[in-house]
Amino acid sequence: MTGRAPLARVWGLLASLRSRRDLFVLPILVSAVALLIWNGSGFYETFLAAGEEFTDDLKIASTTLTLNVALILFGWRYYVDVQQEVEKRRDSEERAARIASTDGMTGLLNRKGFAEAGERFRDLAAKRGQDVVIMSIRLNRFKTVNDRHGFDIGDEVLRRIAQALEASVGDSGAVARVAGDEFAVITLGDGLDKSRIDALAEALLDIAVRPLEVEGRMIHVGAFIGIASDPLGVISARALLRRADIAEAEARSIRIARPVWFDERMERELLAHGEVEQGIRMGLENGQFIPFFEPQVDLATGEVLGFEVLARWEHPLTGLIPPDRFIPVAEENGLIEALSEQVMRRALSEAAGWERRVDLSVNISPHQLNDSWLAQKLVRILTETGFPADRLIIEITETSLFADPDLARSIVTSLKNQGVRVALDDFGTGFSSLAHLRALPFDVIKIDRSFVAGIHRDRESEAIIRAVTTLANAIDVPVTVEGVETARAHSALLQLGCAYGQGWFFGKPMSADQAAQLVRERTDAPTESDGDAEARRHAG
Ligand code: G
Ligand code: G
Ligand code: MN
Repeated sequence: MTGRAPLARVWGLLASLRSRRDLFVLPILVSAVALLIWNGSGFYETFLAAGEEFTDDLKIASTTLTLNVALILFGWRYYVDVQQEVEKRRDSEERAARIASTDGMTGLLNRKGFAEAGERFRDLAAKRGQDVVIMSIRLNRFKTVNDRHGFDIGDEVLRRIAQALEASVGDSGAVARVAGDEFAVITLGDGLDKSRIDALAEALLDIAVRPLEVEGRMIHVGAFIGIASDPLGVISARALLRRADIAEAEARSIRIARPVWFDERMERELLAHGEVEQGIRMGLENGQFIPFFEPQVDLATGEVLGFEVLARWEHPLTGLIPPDRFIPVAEENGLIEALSEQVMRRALSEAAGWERRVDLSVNISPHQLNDSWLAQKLVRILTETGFPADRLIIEITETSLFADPDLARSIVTSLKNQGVRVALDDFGTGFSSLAHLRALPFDVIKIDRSFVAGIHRDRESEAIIRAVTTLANAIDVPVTVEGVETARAHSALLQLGCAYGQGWFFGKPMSADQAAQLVRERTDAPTESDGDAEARRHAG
């Protein structure tokens, strides 16, 4: 490498000289003119000396002079040609650079052009003692414009918005289209005084919110804006745009119709999210997801009829982690299937060995109900663990039914054909509608714990529990109430005609060993409260 370096350098120098022919022509031309002066005076002297005669000296001098003039003409011509060539090349290079850094459709900068502008603005900011500010603007519902009105109108909408953004930002900044329906603005801010930037962002938001008339149709899109600034002048335009994107995503996720400034918390949350996802993958490999069991009882007798299976993450460093920390992440990343399967498999094989056969209720998330193989997978787990199908209850929420009701129905039907029962979970929250009760042949309706929590506080909770229970009893579907925490709630629910219940009053979620122990105790030595139930069972 060291041997080649000087040679390569010389070669490079020669190549660069070749491409700069224009640099040589001028000195040669100047020398030729100097030569002409010299030759001219030589000729003049020879001419005087020659008198009338055409001497050999005069012949030589005149030939030299002619050649000299020819050389100058030739050199000049060459100089003009080279000059033109250079200009043409510079033009086409400039055009190529412009094309490479602009977005063909809107004429705004593209991502590359935006990065270049970023560097320029950073220098400018340093010079003026200001800070670089980047805004990320993403149109809302732009896809539906394309779907509904066609791409031509969609393109026109983008062009109009682009023009308006550019006009609004003016010379004090640069606007780019960085993706299909995403724009970015770079400008300079005044440090802690954010009022000017806020006003600009509001104006830009206004542009996107205003209805547009394109080819006689009124089109309404809207947008979300995230802003990030770099007071220390240390963040690259690319990194700053990413921060603005994060802020924009936050605005979009909570649907804020105002510009949102990036802050470190958003970054931390994003990081934590990523870490949880990584952790779940590792945890799945190492079998760290285990079932806990929450007793479900007959409200009248207190008999433990079964358990709801609730996932826990047995983390080697932090100990037991509750599901609200990882179930939502697992659902987002498609890890929920594997996770639920791991938990369910363990729960069923544990419970298959318990002294008394009890029901197990497992939660099925909306994602799982989009899997057309779900029924087959569950049946396989039943077979492999030896847990009887008629002891399994799957809990599904109403939201599961929205995405693909037909698929959900076919999964549920084939499971029911195997003897598996189906519960409607969290009833009363979300979009509760009586239509859902008819949509599928549910075996149990679970009333959400928020109603039980309010049973003594507000009349509505009690009224809702009463109404749902009456209705369920009328169609012959038992009701399970969740979140029974006190004896008082227990007796109120009994009065209202609820059949089953679960909650801290009857037992908190417990490990497999504790659940097995509870089943054994209740089987061997019935306590006073469930003595009646035991007596009835033994009699029956
Ligand atoms: O234990 P709590 O334990 O915090 O449970 C919170 C929620 O997490 C429950 O409402 C339930 O829907 C969900 N959940 C718990 N375990 C599982 C599981 O194994 N699979 C699925 N899909 N959801 C679960
Ligand atoms: O699947 P579902 O959303 O119904 O999950 C039940 C959740 O309720 C679990 O997170 C469980 O830990 C929690 N839970 C169970 N019993 C009680 C209770 O008595 N009080 C309260 N506050 N939460 C409970
Ligand atoms: Mn549940």
